[in-house]
Amino acid sequence: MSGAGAPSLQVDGSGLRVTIVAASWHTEVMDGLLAGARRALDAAGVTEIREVRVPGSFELPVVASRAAHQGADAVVALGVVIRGGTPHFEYVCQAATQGLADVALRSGVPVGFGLLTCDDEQQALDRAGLPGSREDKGAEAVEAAIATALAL
Ligand code: DLZ
Repeated sequence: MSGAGAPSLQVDGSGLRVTIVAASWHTEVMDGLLAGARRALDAAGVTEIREVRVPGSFELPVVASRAAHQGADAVVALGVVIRGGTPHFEYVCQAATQGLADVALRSGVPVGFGLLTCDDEQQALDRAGLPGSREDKGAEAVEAAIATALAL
């Protein structure tokens, strides 16, 4: 993991079923998050992987919920929300964040939180796991979800 205070997680996810749910807004950043998530799944030895795309981050929780109830051992939600000129940003961030937390608590299935909530596109690119990025939040979300599934 990266970022101040982040733990270094070495996880063995072989035998786990992991579902990635990914929003579609902000293509370049999403491509980076997805690539980082796939790298982390590969490094953890996860072979049973399902990927589901949804339109926007607001739609992440419902698919995460379905995946959790369909037998996934861990779910990883990826999305990017960038602040605009209206309060829409707050509503989408709040709904997605609270929705994903609710899914984890109600289902008992860990949900990796790979939702970037940024003031501008540069902040998102810095965290997208792309060449030149400082952080790799897609990989972090995968590692956290697997580590939590293994801790249960
Ligand atoms: C509408 C909207 C806006 C303005 N911005 C974003 C964004 O930055 N990131 C994102 O993932 N989704 C955004 N959306 C779409 C909403 O998440 C949702 O898909 C629509 O409101 C339709 O339900």
